[in-house]
Amino acid sequence: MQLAALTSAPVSAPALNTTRSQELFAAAQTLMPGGVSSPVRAFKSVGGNPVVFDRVKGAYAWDVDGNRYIDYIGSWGPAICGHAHPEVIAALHETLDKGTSFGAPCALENRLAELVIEAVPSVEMVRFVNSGTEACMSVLRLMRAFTGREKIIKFEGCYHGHADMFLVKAGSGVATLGLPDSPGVPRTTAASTLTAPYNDLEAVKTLFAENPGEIAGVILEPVVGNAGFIQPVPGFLEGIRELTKEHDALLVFDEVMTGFRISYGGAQARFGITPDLTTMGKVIGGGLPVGAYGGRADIMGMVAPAGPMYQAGTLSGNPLAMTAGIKTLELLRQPGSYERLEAITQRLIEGILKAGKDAGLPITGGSISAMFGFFLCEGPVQNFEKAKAADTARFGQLHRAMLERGVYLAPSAFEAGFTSLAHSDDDIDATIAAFRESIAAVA
Ligand code: KE4
Repeated sequence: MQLAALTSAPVSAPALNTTRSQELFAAAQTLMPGGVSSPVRAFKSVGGNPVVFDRVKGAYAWDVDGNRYIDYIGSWGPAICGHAHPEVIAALHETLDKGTSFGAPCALENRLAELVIEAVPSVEMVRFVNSGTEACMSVLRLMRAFTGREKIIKFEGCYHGHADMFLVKAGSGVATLGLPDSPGVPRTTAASTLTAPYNDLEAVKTLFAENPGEIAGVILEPVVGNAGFIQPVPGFLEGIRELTKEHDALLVFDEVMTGFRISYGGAQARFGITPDLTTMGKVIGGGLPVGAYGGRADIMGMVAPAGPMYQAGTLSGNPLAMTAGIKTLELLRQPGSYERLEAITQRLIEGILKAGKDAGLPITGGSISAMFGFFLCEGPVQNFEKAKAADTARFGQLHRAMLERGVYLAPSAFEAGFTSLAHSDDDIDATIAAFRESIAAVA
């Protein structure tokens, strides 16, 4: 059912035909744990079964039953130029004719490294890996190798991938499934991961005071997207930068989600903070598996084979992923890209918040560039505790109502939303209209 036909539809949208999706998902559950390759995709916290995608293009996704959705996940960030951008696809075809993986140096790695280093001044050298998780676990090893210290500080609700040492009060799917931590993580590992509430500088000062000379560094999402969308309060990022310097600890910005999304230079450019190390992923792979970590040359010089800290990967820097990343960044750095992303996302969240307030719904939220989110509670939400107090049950109902109206939101209250250069003004208007209808439908 085309969304356009729905925007003036009565409050109760016609039931979505998901016959084929349900058949495929039922089979998937006999083959793969939970029927998915990543937990959040299973719709556990929003109820109902997920729809199975058949294809994506621009701002849209189609499921195997032919339903079209305006997609605000964009493969969890990579599709910032729109899904299957013709220039990305053409570049991939060209590279594909030369092979899929070399396992040897290739010029495309140089090119993507140049683009990343040129865009993010704090990154003087970069290493490519295959996921954000790999980037974060590698950067943690590097922090420990460089400082000779073992403990790290992370923030409640922040998610840095699924490596053991980060699954302590983590966000994203861990929070979605209500798994405060994960079985299988050794107590000794978790003991080296100290946590503090996001936006709470005093708590971080206390941790440094209680662990003198033992903290290798602080890793954080400079804008949180894995506890829902939570922005840093004024002075928070600056305060963390000062504290890490004061204690000879490193500051790591996990920009896997914010990199090239909050601005072309990432959140660090937007907020004017220079971290020592940065992790990236998603956008720099343009939809293919890539992660990266980078930063000060004196620190990166420790990474093998230049230095003693070991990290490796069969498919790291593979030509296809490099190609998709290069073309994506070349598209993004064209004039006007971020102004467009900022404008449509601001209009979207303002429309969503107004629709909620007009209906008397407790709602709060915001956006920065092409990232947005809202919570069903009175604001502001400045940390994970507050995020958890929001009405997640009603969020689940709204999620399903929006799906029935052809809008695909993240299937968890503990995720952020993503727009792209492909989202049109009509898409934004249709989404706001669908949200207004959905509120009435679940009232
Ligand atoms: P991946 O290993 O999923 O590529 O990246 C891990 C990661 C690290 N750091 C941040 C800030 C991240 O947001 C992520 C991954 N984000 C989630 C979405 N919240 C990926 C979606 C999923 O887990 O399926």
